[in-house]
Amino acid sequence: MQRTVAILKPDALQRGVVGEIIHRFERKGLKLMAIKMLSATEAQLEEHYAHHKDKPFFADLKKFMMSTPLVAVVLEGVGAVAEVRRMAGVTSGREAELGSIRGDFSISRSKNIIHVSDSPEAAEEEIVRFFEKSEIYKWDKLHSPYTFAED
Ligand code: FUP
Repeated sequence: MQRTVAILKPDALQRGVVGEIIHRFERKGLKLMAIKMLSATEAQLEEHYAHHKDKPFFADLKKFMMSTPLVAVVLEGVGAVAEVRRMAGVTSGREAELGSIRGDFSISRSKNIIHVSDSPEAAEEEIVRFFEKSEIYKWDKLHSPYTFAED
C-alpha cells in the first residue's frame, strides 16, 4: 500500500478550509496515518523546496510557509500519490480544474492551499522530513474490502 504526504499551507488555515480538505481525503477512502500541526523551519523548507532555491519567488515562498503553522497528514491507499495529486489539481489555482482542491479553493499560483508529494520516493523523503516515526500510526481500516475491492 502506498503512502503520501499532504501539507495544508497557511492560506488553508487562514481561509478556514482545513477540515473540508481533510474530509475530502477521508471520503475518498484514503487512510489517515498521521495528522499534526507544525511550524516549518527554514532548514526544512530549504530542503523541501530545493528545486526552487534559485527562483525569484523562493524568499516569498519561505516567508509564506512560515507565516502560520502548517497541517501535515500522511495518507495511505492504493496509488495514493497519484490519487492525492489528482485531488489537489495542478500547481496554479487559476489553472486547476474545478472539483480539485486548488481549483475549488485557490485563485493563485503561490497561495495554492496545499502541497502534495509528487512521487512515492518524494513521499517517503517528506515523511522523514516532517514526521517522527512515533507520529505515524498503523491501524486496520475495517471497510478496506469495500473501498478497494479486489484491486
Ligand atoms: P507543486 O508540485 O504543484 O507543489 O508545484 P511546484 O513544486 O512547482 O511549486 C512548489 C510551490 O512553489 C508552489 F506550491 C507555489 C510556489 N510557486 C510559486 O510561488 N510561484 C511559481 O511560479 C511556482 C511555484
